Amino acid sequence: MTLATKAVNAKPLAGAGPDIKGMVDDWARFSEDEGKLTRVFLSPEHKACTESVVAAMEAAGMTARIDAVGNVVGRYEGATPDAKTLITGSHIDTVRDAGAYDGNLGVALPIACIADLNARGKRLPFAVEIIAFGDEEGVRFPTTLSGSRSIAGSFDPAALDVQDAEGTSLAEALRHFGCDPDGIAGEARNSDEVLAFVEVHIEQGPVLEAEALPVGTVTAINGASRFALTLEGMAGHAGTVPMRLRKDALAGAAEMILAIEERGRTDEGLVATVGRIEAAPGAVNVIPGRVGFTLDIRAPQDGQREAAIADLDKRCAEIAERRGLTLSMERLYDEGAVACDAALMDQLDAAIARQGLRPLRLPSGAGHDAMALGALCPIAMLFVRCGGGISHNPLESITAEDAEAAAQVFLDFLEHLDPDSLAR
Ligand code: HGY
Ligand code: MN
Ligand code: MN
Repeated sequence: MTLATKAVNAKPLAGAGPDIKGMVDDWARFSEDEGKLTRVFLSPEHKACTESVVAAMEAAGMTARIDAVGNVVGRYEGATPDAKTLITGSHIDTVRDAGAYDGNLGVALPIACIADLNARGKRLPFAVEIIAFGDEEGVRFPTTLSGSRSIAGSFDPAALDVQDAEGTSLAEALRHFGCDPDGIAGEARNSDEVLAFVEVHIEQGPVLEAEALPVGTVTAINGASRFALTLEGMAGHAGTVPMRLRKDALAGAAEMILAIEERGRTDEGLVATVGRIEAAPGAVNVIPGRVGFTLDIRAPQDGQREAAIADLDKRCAEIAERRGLTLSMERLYDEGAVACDAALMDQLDAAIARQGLRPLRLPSGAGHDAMALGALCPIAMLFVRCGGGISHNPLESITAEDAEAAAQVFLDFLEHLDPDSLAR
């Protein structure tokens, strides 16, 4: 077979897996930590990564810009100037000591799809925007989804005043990054001009691996709430204060954490996590007088999650009362469960089947930018298998073969998507 016929007959994106995986692996070098990946919102590492994303988008034939809230917005025009827009993308910020593919794969993979369309000189009956959101993990500031909420028009300007651990406000950090917080409201998309938001993301769970499938269609995204709990007791001498007279904030926190774990085990699908704890003053011979810890609680049904929160509110108050501690429980974040659009799920399943794969539907226990975009337009997600279902861990992994298979499914989805089938 001559190269020419090979080129004519080659399946789109054949052999693209290593390049897609390689793009994400390359972005992993933008980290605040030597030897591990930590890239928080509006950091120098985030800035460096946005520059690399812009370059990749432009090389793929897109225009690209940094918007008022630090998102990278790449655009590939449709066949006609009045065409609506399909938005895709994911986040490029990470948790601490993260895996490389959470979020980032959902930016690199669509870029490869657009590059293929562009190489063929093909335009779709809609424009495609790929957005690299900067704040999905919510690691730096006690708020999150700033980027996707801005696009959806649900960004709360009060969030501009929240501060990071160094006391830098979100507004100051945006200005330092080169953004204009006053322009955020203007980033909101007009829902009449947006067809849908479809996000490609690693599964971060074990189902696709157990089913021996490279991709799956997401049905819904669990709702999530985050809290900061603060316990005030009485610092004291570890050697002189009898146990019965103590107001030990850390022992109180420990009892609450076990109560949280026990409550999380009671409902099918409910999960409750204490991810961070600080005890003060933090000396080996001082009874901790003050403890702060976080609570992350999620469920497929919002009522289930709120019932668990109400139970824990009561339980923790009872523990604090009995131990002579004062407790404050501040709700930092709330996103209700979001269902994926039925027509979009069918179109993803059809693309999966056309690519010779078995369609499978599965829920998302993890939160995503798609939750915020659900306020703007119909949403859907394509999950990609990750090794051992491991995520939020440097052991997170994907294969180039799965990246290629997922890209071929996503490109097939784009090329067969009929905008009128999504008419709302
Ligand atoms: O917490 C989450 O589910 C997401 O990774 N931010
Ligand atoms: Mn994550
Ligand atoms: Mn993610």
